[in-house]
Amino acid sequence: MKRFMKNSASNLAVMMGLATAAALTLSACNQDQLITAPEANAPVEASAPTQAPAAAPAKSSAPTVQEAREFLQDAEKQIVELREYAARVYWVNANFINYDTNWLAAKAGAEGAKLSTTLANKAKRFNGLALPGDMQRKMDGLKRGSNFPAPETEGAAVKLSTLMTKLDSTYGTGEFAVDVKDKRIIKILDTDGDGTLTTEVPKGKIHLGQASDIIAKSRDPEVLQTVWEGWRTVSKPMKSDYAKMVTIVNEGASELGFADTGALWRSGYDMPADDFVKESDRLFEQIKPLYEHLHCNARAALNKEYGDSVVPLDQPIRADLLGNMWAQSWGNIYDLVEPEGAAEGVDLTALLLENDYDQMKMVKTGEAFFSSLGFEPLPETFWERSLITKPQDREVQCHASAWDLDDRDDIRIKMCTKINGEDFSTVHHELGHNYYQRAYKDQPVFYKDGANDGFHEAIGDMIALSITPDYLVQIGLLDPKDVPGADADLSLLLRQAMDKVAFMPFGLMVDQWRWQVFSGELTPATYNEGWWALRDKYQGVRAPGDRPTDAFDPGAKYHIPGNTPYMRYFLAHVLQFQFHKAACDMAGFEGPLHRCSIYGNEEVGANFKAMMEMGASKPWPDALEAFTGQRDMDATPILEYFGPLLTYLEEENKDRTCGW
Ligand code: X8Z
Ligand code: ZN
Repeated sequence: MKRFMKNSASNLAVMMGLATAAALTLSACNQDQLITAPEANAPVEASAPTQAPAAAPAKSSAPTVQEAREFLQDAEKQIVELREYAARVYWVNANFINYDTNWLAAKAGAEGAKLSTTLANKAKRFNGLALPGDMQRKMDGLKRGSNFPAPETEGAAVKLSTLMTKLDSTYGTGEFAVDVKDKRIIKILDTDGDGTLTTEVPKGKIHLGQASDIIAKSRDPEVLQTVWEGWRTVSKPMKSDYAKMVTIVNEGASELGFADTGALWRSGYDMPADDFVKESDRLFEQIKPLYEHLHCNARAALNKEYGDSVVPLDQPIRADLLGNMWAQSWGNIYDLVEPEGAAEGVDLTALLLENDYDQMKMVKTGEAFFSSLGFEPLPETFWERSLITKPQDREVQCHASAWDLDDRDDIRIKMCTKINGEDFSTVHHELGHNYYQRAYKDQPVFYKDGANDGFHEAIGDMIALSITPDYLVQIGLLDPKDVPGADADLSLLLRQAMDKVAFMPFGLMVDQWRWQVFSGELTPATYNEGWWALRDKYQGVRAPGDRPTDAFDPGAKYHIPGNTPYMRYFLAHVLQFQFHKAACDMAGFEGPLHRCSIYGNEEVGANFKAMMEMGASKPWPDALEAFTGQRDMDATPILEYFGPLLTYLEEENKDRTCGW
């Protein structure tokens, strides 16, 4: 089901991604939802284990099943109406961030928050009434309210929504000053090739897209540190608003019957909240040895590049050296870890550039992949209304997102796409959200969502795993004579692992941090050190220098000010490999898993679509089973996929001291 959500990029966006629920949401990758997804078959007590829901308001007579049915019908009507309106407001806000659109988004968000709270509280009246399974699922979803629930107190919804909108737009419009005369910066940002930055950096300030390019391409530790720290000046002012927001949503969560907002989030997975914690830990334990070897190997390579003073071999790695602003995926420093003498893999960025791909062609190519599986082409309106290149004349929320504006056919993406391999994957990721939204469009609004939020994030990623050398030949991007042989498997796997395996501890720690914030284990005074303690523990990375006492580094990552739960991406990294393996088995593929592409396989496409059409109508194990035959999430397929890489890494690391 859904809730009123804010989009990761905008506010109440209607993106997708609401995990279990999402009725009022709107964009994929978003944050707050309007109505929440059902607890599946778990009883209310299971979804709110730490606190019993408040007693139902006194009513003259006990409620009947018929009343419950009418209540759900009416709720659905109200949600449907508000969703489309809110989605359009959020879309405009994310595409034109300014005073007025922030005002509108805050207003729409408040309406969503109010509706979600009102419905959740009204639903309590039916506590204890035996309902048919489907009605119970919808009712449980409503009772979960929203991921960022407003309390009933007068004015609270407006206050909350205003804070959330402000945090989101602060991120979206963030920029910081750099030394525009620094040749090392000019070298990377001078896209006009005229040796100056005057057109690109008019006020001497750069935005996240430019800063990310520097982090990806520079190999100068001083430049990296300056830019890394510069981006984190944008998030400092968010701290007090963030703390205020936490207080409000915790009050809202408490009214819904949860110990805190973290407990509310953990309750969205068709299992008791405490079991979900164990489940995510279990999945991480499965891949931890692989991650630790990857870390050890990357640190050794960075040590070779930068020396002992910058990369000591017994310390966590400096987060600014890993090629990504958040050190969440490391593919951009692949050149530093490339195995000596190994046959080369494929440089997708180079292929796109050599073949004159522009942003439009990247998206069309993504669409063609889905079409090859039997999905209908994207509607004309997708092409008319999507945003796929960064506009120069206004502020937009550049963090990529996918939207469903009318819960029918008005699907779109919004991306400041760059022509490189990373964004080619992201295009598939976003389209996955759109195809999922369209697949479940005939479900009732309560179920217009992913089976769980990890599913929503995994669909497009699973497709992108099929971007193999053979597939690139099929679409004319790679010359058949350049297809790397089996001796290049190691390179292909290492490049992939630098993105996918490196991501997993980051995917896990972001919400570990929020859980600690919501529970009060971390306070505003310890927000930042708590963040770095988790970065150290899970990722083995550290800040390049001491952090200022007023730093709020979590706010420099979109999903924190964008108020989008993050555990979904961790789950998606598990699920996409599980889907990929099931798909390749279905296709009868016999080679190594990383060489399998399901491009053109309509049988696999039909089965995948059948799972997608279920939306959130059933507990996620049912959806998983429908496609893979399994009812548990399982990281074994990741280990199979990267099996030969682990053998290589064990050998490479055998004389090294790993760990931090
Ligand atoms: O936010 C996203 C998507 C939109 S749902 C672009 N991702 C996470 C991130 O960028 O941090 C995809 C991978 C992880
Ligand atoms: Zn996404």
